[in-house]
Amino acid sequence: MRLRRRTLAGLAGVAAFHRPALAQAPGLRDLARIRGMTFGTAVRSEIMERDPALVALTAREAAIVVGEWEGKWDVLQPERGRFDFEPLRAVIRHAQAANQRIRGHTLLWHVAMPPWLAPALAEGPAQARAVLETHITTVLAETRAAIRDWDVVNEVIAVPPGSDNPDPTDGDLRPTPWLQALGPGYIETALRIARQADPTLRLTLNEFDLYADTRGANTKRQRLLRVVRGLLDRNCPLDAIGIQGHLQMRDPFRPEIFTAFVRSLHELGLAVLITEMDVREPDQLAPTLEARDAAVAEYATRFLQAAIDGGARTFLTWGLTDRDSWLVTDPGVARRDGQTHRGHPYDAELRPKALRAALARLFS
Ligand code: 9MR
Repeated sequence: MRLRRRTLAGLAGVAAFHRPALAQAPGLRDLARIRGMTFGTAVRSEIMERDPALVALTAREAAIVVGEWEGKWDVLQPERGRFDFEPLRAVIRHAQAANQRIRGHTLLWHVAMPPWLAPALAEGPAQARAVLETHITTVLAETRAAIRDWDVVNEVIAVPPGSDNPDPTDGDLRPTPWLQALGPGYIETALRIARQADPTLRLTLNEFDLYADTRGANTKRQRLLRVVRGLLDRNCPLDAIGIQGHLQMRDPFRPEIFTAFVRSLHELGLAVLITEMDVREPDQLAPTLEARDAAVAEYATRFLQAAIDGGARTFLTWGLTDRDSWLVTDPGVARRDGQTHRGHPYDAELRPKALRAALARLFS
């Protein structure tokens, strides 16, 4: 009975998705591939399990996916020494069924830490290193066949003073339990452990707030370049920089600044990926949905074109639709005026918006 209901829901969902215009048009994954680019999205396994329409949409549009929560510490190692790979395996299953590549996110972050972790890190540097090594080697042994690119470290660059994010500091590295436990060498330690555990894995450092023409973003770009140059000078393995791309339309954007930044990363011999793009609309909204969607598409297009001009070739959005996004559920970023941000290529009913058309144009 349960199976039958799911099947019917699935057919309805697939039918709704296969509207004639879109059904005939090539998916973003195919358009991007023709240009030598890769388009993809974050997915959430629990939604994929219950929403065949989203599964079909994701299969059609994305060449690469990343689990939005399934690869984080609190999920993978909820208790010390007990690993749970089931949610991540669900991401992998869906991706493999759709012939998609998979990114891993993330082997080290100061958020989504299980409750036991901070006390364990505080046991001293030797214990902290052992905990990190056990996690990375166990996870990479499990995902080796399926995931060839991991965000080894996430959001390690310090947030400049004056920013609206917590913990502003003058150092280059963000103060976290990892920094506290292991000192400034912890990024290098994590990267070296990952390289040793899986020598051909692409090792990525993933970071946010790097795009805008603001004092904060400018400081952060400089900090990131300093940290990355330091790692490379010490022959630390590092292959790619992930620029998250959580765009905020209230922030001024100058393409030439961002293009130059992406170029300078390429000049260091690193790949550059846009890993988590979505768009927050400004406080003052345009009067119609159409005008709002056009403005979102225009802002994102300027960002993406600047990334392309700097040599970036891989682009992931943080979800395909407005429906289940953290832009709706996270109280820190959700709108307070009763509206929801329309910052994804598809709306909450899985209808394509101007941003989807803009992506297709960028990839054509
Ligand atoms: O979108 C993610 C949200 O569903 C999770 O609750 C949260 C904590 O795990 O992480 C969000 O994703 C973040 C990503 O992992 C790193 N960059 C910022 C993203 C948005 O907060």
